[in-house]
Amino acid sequence: MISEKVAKALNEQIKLEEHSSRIYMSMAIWCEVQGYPGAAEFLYKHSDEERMHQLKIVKYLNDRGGHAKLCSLEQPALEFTSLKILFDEVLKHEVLVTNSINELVHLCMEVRDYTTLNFLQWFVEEQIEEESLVKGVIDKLNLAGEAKGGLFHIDKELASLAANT
Ligand code: OFO
Repeated sequence: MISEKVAKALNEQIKLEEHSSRIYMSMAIWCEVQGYPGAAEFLYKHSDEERMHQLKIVKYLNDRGGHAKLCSLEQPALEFTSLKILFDEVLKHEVLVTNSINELVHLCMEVRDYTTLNFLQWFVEEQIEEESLVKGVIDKLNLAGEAKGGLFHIDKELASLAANT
């Protein structure tokens, strides 16, 4: 049986993963409307992944005798100044998620919940991958600057990343 304290923290994480999913969905919509179909596909996929992260925690919490609870969420941003600024926001958000996972790990160590600690390892690894993927995209966007041709190629690359990851 999971402790109240850990269950509460997992419910907070469920909320954050759902919020992440909506943030990336909103970004995907903006990209699609602005004529970046590759970036849109990449972000739609990312949004789906966050939904899966949410579900993974929901299932775990319920399996351990807890009760996963959904709550209301704030509206995500709808407009972005540029593709580069948008991906800076993605990285900023992923760092926030990493910090939140680390806090959860810390709590599990404190209360000696080694089962949840073990469950969280998958998220720790996932965050390393996600941060490095987004940093790679930002590096390319930095190189491209505002050049239309460069942005066109990056968009194509994002389409193939979405198809192959
Ligand atoms: Fe992109 O993060 Fe979920 O966990």
